[in-house]
Amino acid sequence: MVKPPRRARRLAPAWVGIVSALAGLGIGELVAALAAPTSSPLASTGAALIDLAPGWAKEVVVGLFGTGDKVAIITLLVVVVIAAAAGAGILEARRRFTGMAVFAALGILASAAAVTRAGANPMFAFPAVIGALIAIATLRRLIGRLPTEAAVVTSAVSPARPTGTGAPLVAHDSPPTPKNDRPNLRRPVEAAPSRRSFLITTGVTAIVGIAAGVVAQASTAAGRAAEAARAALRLPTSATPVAPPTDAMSFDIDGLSPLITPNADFYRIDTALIVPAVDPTTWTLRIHGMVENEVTLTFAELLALPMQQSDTTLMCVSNYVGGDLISNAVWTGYPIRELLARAVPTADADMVLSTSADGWTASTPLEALTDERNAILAVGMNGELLPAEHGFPVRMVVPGLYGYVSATKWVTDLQVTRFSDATAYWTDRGWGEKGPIKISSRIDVPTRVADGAGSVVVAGVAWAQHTGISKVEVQVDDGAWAEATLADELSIDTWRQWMWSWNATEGEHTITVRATDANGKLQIETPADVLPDGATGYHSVTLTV
Ligand SMILES: Nc1nc2c(c(=O)[nH]1)N[C@H]1C(S)=C(S)[C@@H](COP(=O)(O)O)O[C@H]1N2
Ligand SMILES: [Mo]
Repeated sequence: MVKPPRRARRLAPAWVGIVSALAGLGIGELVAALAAPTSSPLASTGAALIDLAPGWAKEVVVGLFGTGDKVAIITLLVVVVIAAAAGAGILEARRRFTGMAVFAALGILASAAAVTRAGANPMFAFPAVIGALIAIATLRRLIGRLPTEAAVVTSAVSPARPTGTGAPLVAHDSPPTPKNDRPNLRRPVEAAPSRRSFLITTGVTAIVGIAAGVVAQASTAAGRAAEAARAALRLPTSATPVAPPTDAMSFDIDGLSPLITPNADFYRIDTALIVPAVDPTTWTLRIHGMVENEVTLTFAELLALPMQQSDTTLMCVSNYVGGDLISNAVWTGYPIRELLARAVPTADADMVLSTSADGWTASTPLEALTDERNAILAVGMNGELLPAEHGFPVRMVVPGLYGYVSATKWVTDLQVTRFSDATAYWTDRGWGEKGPIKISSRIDVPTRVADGAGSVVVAGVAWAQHTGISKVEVQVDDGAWAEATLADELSIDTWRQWMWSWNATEGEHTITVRATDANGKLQIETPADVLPDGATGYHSVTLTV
């Protein structure tokens, strides 16, 4: 028998731990996918982490990964589990039950996360429990099958008897080792499995685990049912369509954000690791709390109401100066104002707490939902039914407020209440109670280099939702502010494109932009962080001509 390289022998127990974890994880995920996708051990642990994380951590993750934050969190979790599993393998090879205890602890954590998710029941612990049991059983079995050399070498100084005609594994002058120093070597050395059979067994186990995970990912049953239900529905034609954008509302400039963001490019921010699969045929919206009449609405009843359209630019409070957590769509829906009028809020109510199918909440000032603005219960986005990740079947869209206090996706419940009586998901985590969007502007082009001196087009977008933009100015280095040309306004609730022709000179320059709203109020110059209620400061771009 050939002596495996020292590193490989050391790594064998760690590899066994990893393989066991893959088997447990994959099968746990598969059980969840077939039973209830929201009971996924990985996703519910990730979701619990998101909920437990302090506010600044959200900011860091969104800042680093933007809309890829979910992939980042799941990847991080898998890396942590794999690292813990490697440790479990090493522990188990040294001392029975220690590695098993690590897997048991992981299973308990994941079960706890699954059963405490919104809409969960105690059965949601099942996938994590099954996964942990499989990981434990696999670990126990494979540790017992470590190839001889590996098992021997894990106990640092143990010499092994030469097997067959092979060379001695250690120098003859090594001190003799008592037999009981090899706790995991259950069979006589001569009968121990070969490296080859060890590699095959562990390799097959790893592949089974990964395959189960892939199948789980592809077959989230409820997700597909909701997708089918969505495909069978059509967006009702709007009773009062808004005028389509005219040519004068957009500049034809490469790199400038389009006036209307295609659904596929629309920014996405939420705490849902798994997109909630809401069946429109059983969806209801309940309006209750401080109201005279409780109102319940089905999806069919909602679609039968005269739909309206709303051109509204949605924005995330986590958008830093110059960031891209902002997009614009034409939404179709029914005014929330009308539904609240049916419910009749009592005089002392001042807030509506909206809740989503997955238990997320937002607190919106009652006034923003009852005044003249186009706050709607949206079912359509850019002429399509809402995409699943943007809230299918129904979400809220409220002009002028950041998403975290207004734009509840997968909404199922509106409780009329008071700010002094109830709080919402992000306000509980240190974000501002009120979230009016701040006047802002952004430079889209040029980005870093402008080729050649002479005329360079500078362009971007500016927004002050529900007030409108009246002026955008551009400054080069410390020069005077120059007024940019504004494209026509689509609505006061949407962003507005601007452009400015710059007679560029060679060298490094900084271009800065600022906007003024329709009330004549200038954008705030002093930089402020996104926490607690939105960033301020002028966006600037430094480039070389
Ligand atoms: N159910 C639910 N709705 C939600 C959120 C969420 O986490 N869960 N996030 C809100 C936030 S912070 C923002 S900025 C907007 C983003 O909407 P979008 O993903 O459609 O762009 O949705 C809001 N609605
Ligand atoms: Mo947000």
